[in-house]
Amino acid sequence: MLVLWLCLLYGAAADPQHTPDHVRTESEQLEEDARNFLHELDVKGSEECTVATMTSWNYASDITEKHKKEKAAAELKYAEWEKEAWERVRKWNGKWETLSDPYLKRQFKFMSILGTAALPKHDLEKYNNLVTEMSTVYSTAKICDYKNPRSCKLELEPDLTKILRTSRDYDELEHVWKMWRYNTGRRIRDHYKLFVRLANKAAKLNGFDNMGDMWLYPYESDTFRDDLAELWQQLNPLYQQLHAYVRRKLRQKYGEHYVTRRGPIPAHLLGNMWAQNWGHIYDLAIPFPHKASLDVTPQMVSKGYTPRRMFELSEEFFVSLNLTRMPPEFWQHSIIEKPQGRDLVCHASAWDFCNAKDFRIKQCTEVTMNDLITVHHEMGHVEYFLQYQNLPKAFRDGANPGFHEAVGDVLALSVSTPKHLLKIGLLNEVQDDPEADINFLLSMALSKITFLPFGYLIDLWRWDVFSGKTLENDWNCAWWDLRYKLQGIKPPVQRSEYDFDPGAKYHIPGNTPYIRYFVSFVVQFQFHKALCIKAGEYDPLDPSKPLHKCDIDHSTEAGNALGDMLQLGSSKEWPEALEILTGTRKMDASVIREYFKPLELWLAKDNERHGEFIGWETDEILCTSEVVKKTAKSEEGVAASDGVVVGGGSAPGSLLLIFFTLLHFVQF
Ligand code: BJ2
Ligand code: ZN
Repeated sequence: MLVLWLCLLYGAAADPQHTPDHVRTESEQLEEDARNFLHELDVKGSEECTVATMTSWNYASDITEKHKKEKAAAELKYAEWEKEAWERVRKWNGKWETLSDPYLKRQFKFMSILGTAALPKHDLEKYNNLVTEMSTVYSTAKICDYKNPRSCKLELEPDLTKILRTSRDYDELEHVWKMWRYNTGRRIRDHYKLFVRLANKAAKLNGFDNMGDMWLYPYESDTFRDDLAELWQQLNPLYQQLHAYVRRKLRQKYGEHYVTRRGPIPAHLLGNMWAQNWGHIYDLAIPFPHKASLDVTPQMVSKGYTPRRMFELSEEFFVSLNLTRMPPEFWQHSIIEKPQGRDLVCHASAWDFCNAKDFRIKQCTEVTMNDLITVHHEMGHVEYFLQYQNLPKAFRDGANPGFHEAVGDVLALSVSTPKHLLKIGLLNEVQDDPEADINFLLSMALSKITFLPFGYLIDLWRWDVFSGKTLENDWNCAWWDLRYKLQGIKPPVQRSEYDFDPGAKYHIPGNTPYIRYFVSFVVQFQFHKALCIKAGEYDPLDPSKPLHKCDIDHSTEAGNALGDMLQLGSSKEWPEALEILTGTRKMDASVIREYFKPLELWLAKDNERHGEFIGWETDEILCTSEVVKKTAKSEEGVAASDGVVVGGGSAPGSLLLIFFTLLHFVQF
């Protein structure tokens, strides 16, 4: 009898056709229960998400105490729901792993990570309030005018951004650079200390070592950090050539006293508050000034462009690829111009309200070419939202966060080509010769190549902060170490540990991971290449069709291929999504190198011709953890960084050190 029973069992396992009825029904039943269960959570989760997102939007678009309270309450309520859902998911442990449908299994996998909602309520409340507070300090900061010190209403957008973009006055730029950090980073430092502790507590509750590790979870890779390091190694030689070239151009402009031959570049001279994108010094760096400039900002202004027109132009590009139009709600509720008379978070962002109909952008758009690119960037997010809107909530995300960042940028690679700018009337003619080509590639490199070390270092810094490898007392100097080593830049004035310069960049107070942008800047060129092949605009064997001249405008083949990938959301691991579009499963820096090849060759020659030193060195101390003497001037007008370093080990030095430390605390 026993033998017969075993034989039956063996037969059932070996031959699914002869599975006993009750076994099959059980697994089918489990599958069905799982599907229903997930659906129920999905519907409720989406509704809860809509409410929470709405209060966030209300606050970010109109910073008031009332909105702050509503947001805080909604965040707690949403976290309660997340925890409840997670606890119900947990009851499926041991069962969901046996499901045969990978689509269901993957939802369970994602829903098994609770996130910060794992914190006890009082910690979570504190954590949320800290992030809100830090973002608010950042978003409401104002500084005094350099030329008119009694006017203290300058805001990052548009005032400071414009000064960085247009001023060539070394001292004015230094003032703005310093004061922005004085009024943001410094005021955020103490908050950030508490924030890091709570973030790590949350990460540990989720089974991670620290928050840096938890942030890498969506990349589903054990070799991710090493892969990124390797990508950077491949790209660094190109960056160094560009750096040496730009340093020479800045030396010509500002003189050797300010921009030395072999030193790092002063960070405030690069056209951008964080030196992350050097596009705005194109006029200083243009290789062939007698040939057309590719910055079409003047044409946009003279043609009467408005933010609305910039958004419509971007939408038309998506539609030309057979991608989806923005829904009417988008146009009704988006904020595309800076509203007057209220504080708001001006930093551009794209919003998915989790209800498959409300999608918005908030951007204090200025009529510049740079903002036109940002419009495309944000529209890319919304297009992704639209493409995956019918997936379950767990999959309504990018294949990885870098993919989400890359969509709009890929389109912008086409929009920025001279050929396309001519098509839309922003250029009058296209000069098709090697010099014009180099002018174009340099303009692209100033925003794409210069960003790479910046995009990489922000989270290199945060990972070490979260892991505790960088101690609190070294936070700012560790930051400058990375800025120096990777970007080859230096602060215009010495920094100290009273400063907190990472806090002067939106994503630090805003708590947005940043490595996604580095990933995006690599994969967007891979996407571009694949789409250009589909559009018949790129042929590696045809020198008349190089990658950098490709414009995928109106190619439904390209658009459909992109759309297919976007529709997957995060339902498949990203290497698979990448493979479907590009034929490869790996991030690959060689495509950027290929795109910029003619420029790289030209830069190497030009630098050699001028005997430029490639790389940088300095004996200056860029940042000190020792105490910094404050000037006697009033705190509001003058940054403490005007001070000098004192101390250094000797007894009188140490006494001075204590004295100035005390002075510091008295003043703050
Ligand atoms: C201008 C852009 C972000 C973005 C905003 C703020 C933080 C997240 C979102 C998300 C999108 C999503 C930005 C652009 C290139 C480099 C970087 C920078 N703003 N975010 N909701 N950029 O990525 O759009 O909109 O994934 O849902 O910060 O440093 O300027
Ligand atoms: Zn983005």
